[in-house]
Amino acid sequence: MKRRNFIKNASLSGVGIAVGSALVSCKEDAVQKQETSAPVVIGSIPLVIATWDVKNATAKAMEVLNAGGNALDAVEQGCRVEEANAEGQSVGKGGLPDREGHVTLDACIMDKHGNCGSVVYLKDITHAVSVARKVMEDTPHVMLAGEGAKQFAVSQGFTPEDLLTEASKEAWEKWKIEAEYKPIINIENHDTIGMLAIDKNGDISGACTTSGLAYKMAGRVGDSPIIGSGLFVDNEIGACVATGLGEEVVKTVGSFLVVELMRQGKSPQEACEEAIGRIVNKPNSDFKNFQVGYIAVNKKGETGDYAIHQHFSMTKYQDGKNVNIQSDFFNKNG
Ligand code: SD4
Repeated sequence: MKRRNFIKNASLSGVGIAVGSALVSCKEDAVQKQETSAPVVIGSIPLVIATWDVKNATAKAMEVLNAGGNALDAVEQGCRVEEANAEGQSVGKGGLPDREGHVTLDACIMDKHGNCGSVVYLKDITHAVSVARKVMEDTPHVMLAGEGAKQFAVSQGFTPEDLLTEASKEAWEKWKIEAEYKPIINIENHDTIGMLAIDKNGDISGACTTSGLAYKMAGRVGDSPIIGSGLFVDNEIGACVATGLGEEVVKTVGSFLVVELMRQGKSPQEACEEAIGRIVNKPNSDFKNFQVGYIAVNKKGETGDYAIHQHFSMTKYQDGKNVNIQSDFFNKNG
């Protein structure tokens, strides 16, 4: 039986979808024979995971899911919490600027049908993730950039505002004193929030939003708004979102890779580890000098997370618990 038919049939027979609040799995032949053996509970749903310590954001997403909202609404609403947080010098308002002193945002979103939208080099609009959703839903396109993205946002009712806070401006001015061009990834906290959710129907969506690397070259775009690199969702298999040095993620099309590895049978954890391995095992890999982290979820509600370097963490809201978990990390020779 083809996978698509399997999933369709499984849904029709009530096997392989949410039972109570739990996802169940079953063997394909069991579906065909309509066996009634007890389902194996793998991971409870709804569930939300996100990069870094963002418990307010995951709490918001879970609130949406518990109210019966879908995974797409949950990840958008969750990411908006961080975007609106002017204290965090990372995402949306208050994000650290590029080396010219401009805050430029990248974001994307992807739904259970494989639809996606993204914005790159967006200025003056706090909720880049919501503009990405509008691109997905209200244009025939996937990606809008720069001035065009801003014009589109304004036409959709988003209000332009200055995203550079006093604190971020001060940090940038201090950085300018250093002569060397060296964009910085904030490894202690984050420059990005990536979020994945499974709703009560067992459907998956994901989103990612960032101000990119602090003090990047003007015009630099990382992995976060690039579907397949910063984020990928396949509602039949699972989803992955990335954080860290976007250039390294793009070179290995990281999130798509993780989902494809899960399609081949790997668990989310195994898939994240292999995708990190693809980066660190490259000849002459400079992995000791940068960070990349992946988080992933599969259709069974299992999750995984893995990173280069120990500072990476994931926030997971499942079974009524909203916790920040220190990620497993690659530690070969330090
Ligand atoms: C980028 N991936 O622009 C983002 C940065 C990031 O934690 O995730 N920082 O490359």
